[in-house]
Amino acid sequence: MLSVTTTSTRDVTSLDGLWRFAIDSRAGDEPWTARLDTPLEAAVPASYNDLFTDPEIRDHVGITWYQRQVRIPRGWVGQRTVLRFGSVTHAAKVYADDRLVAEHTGGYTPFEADLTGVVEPGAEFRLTVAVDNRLTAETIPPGTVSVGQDGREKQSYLHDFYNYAGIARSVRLYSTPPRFIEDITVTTEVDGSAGLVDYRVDAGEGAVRVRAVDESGAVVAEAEGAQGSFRIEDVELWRPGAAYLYDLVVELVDGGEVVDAYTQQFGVRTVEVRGAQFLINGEPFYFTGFGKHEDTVVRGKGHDQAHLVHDFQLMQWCGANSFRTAHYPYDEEVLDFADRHGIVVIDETAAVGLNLGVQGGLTGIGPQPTFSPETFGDATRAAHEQHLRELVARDKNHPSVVMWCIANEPASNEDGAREYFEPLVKLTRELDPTRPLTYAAVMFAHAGNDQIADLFDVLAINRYYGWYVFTGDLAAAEDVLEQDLRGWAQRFGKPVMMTEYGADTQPGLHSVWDAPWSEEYQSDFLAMNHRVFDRIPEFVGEHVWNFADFATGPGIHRVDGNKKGVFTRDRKPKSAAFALRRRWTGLDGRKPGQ
Ligand code: E9O
Repeated sequence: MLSVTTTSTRDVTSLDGLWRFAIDSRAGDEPWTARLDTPLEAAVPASYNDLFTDPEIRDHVGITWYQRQVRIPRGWVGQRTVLRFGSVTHAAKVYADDRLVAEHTGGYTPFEADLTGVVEPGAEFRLTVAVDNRLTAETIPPGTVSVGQDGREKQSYLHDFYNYAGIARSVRLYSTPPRFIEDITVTTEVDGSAGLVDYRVDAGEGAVRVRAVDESGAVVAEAEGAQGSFRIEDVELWRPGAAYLYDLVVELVDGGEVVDAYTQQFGVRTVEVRGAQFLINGEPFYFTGFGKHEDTVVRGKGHDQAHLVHDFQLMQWCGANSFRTAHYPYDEEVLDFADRHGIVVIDETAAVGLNLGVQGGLTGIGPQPTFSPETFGDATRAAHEQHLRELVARDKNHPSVVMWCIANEPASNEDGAREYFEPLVKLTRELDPTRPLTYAAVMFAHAGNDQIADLFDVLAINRYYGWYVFTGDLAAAEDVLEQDLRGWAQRFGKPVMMTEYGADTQPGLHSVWDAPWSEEYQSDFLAMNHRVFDRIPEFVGEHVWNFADFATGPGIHRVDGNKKGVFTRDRKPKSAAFALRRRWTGLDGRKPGQ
């Protein structure tokens, strides 16, 4: 799926701004497409939950309505007109006046409505979006909606972040010619000092020609045909910390005339798992960085350019070379930014909470087997498959993305896990044969009982020894952690990385003892983990949980959210940020992995 951009044949207008907003005040399913009778306006992009003071809105379960007037630019006569949502969380129905023009389920991937012939250029229409925030066994991530004694719907879910909803990413209207370039796929290999580039263009009728242009504007290769390959001699590789991007200028031509044009950026780099090594461009790569969230005050999961820039600045200040898009695909601009700045990304699906063992007891769902027809069965897997298709379609061309993480903390230790995951792994490898696969293993799963790790390329492990278990006892934690990690490395002989380790920390709390929640404990906890990592030869990376404090649902373990951030929610450093900076920039001696 191509991202939205202007080209010599395409125009774009933004529909971001203030939209009329209301929670559903009607019984039944009838769409509220008449002018919304409401005093409220919601910002787009933003989650709606924290914008208003009314708890009925924040805790609403079900449909909310967004609406605005839109005029199709009058110059778009004879063009295709497409409406594109970066995401609507979790499901959307889109109406042009009274007509349903798009439906989509899945809160973190884009979707479109083709308005050609529905609304004419120059005409105005009322754009209404019904947003559904309900999570069920048939959504990714899953959840359960139950009806309380007061007759109100109640949402529970199995993941540890607030169920923000709304139109959290940009909405745009764009034009293409009637015959147009639908999709472009670029994959790369390296042959000595040359780059080998394979491309495929899906397009309407016409001839396809492509040229690769380097950062100085020089054309370095040309090719013809909808599918083909070319060499770039003396190629500049895309490297972690040293990004280099080429433009693939794609033209659909007919009788010498350019019918449609699109520029797809790409980087030349390779990714490979060999033995227990993770190689980028044939060189061992050691991940330093974080599991993150899209989460800021007031905006919730709303995308914001200032936060994007600032978060990357802080990550780079720490010496982070990478991050994981925990626990859902992030806004496309985040990946574009990572591409341009040489930051490595583990791209994760929204399949979080496929584990009744962790939270099921607390939510009243468990204890039950996680993977069964009654819990997470075929319907969940079908949603998971659809989500994987959309994720790979959206992100396949990003050089920054070096690995797909297809689930976070599934019950990989339980019966049924293999049956559930085997087809998903197969599908992902078909969709993208070029990138390694992983899943982030929960603490209940260990080398002795995990049922799926052999299907994957990298062992990504989430561990909290010294926090959820051996609380306050870092010496005992150090021993068990080492045994645990060595167990994975020995049984599977694959690269091992830590995708989560962290301790909740209240900034300003200090102690000379091993006191959980103190800033010193967070630093000591991380240092203990690092001693263990440095003793394990198969270790290829460390992602601290979490980059910053983030919002969660209410819980007795949560004080205004999850406080495992190395930065506060407003991005102030805790002591641990300085400790990480010393380790990851080499101030402590050598950099990890070197
Ligand atoms: C997922 C992440 O979204 N991993 C959790 C993180 C946390 O801080 C959460 O924010 O809680 C940790 C899961 C811990 C499982 C505990 C198992 C207890 C072991 C016996």
